[in-house]
Amino acid sequence: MIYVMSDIHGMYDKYAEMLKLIQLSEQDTLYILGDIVDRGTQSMKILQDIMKRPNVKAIFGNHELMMADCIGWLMQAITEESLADINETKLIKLSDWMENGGYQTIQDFKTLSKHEQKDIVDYLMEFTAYEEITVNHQQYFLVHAGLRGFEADKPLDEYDVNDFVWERPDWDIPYFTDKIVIVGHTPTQYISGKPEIFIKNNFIAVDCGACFENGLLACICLNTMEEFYV
Ligand SMILES: [Mn+2]
Repeated sequence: MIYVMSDIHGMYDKYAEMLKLIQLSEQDTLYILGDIVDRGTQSMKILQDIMKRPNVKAIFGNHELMMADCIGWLMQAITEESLADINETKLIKLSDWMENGGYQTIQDFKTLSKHEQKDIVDYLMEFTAYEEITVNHQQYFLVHAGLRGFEADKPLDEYDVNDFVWERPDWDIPYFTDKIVIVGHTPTQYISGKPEIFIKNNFIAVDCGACFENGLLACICLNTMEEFYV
């Protein structure tokens, strides 16, 4: 079975409960459409779990990109050279990340050993920008947010990873006629007003706001189209 979920945002308990609910086995594949980290307090526990599972594929979200931009230089030992290397651009990026829930991630990251920290940073580099899969003869394009600067005939490798993680689609205008685009990033509460997987016009939006007070972690099985909620 092929499953898709997104925007876990540090909510390890919901993630663990979801794996039990879908009874994820080694024969199944689970795609996570990014934003595993930030806002919630247990991002590292989720990353450490998924990196041990070869059948879980992680796609970049804007929060992983913000983390990747900052964590490398934050981890460096402070030397005269490293201090000289800190510039305005880096500090603005760090401040953006902090405002977007990065503070919780740094607090969590600090508790890890140097070795564990390095494994996390290395693992982040294995995230992909998007995935294309076919299930039951239906093609799917899996991406965190949408396609910025979309043109129907533009090859996918001409987009930058940043084009995939910020854009909110116009749900009335499908990108593709032959492919269903599955995204996270935009909580369905902001699309339909409900924490329910949103399906329309070759879009499936699966971020049901797991880190919100009344939000849910959602997961969809592409073989059966069954929806799961925690
Ligand atoms: Mn996002």
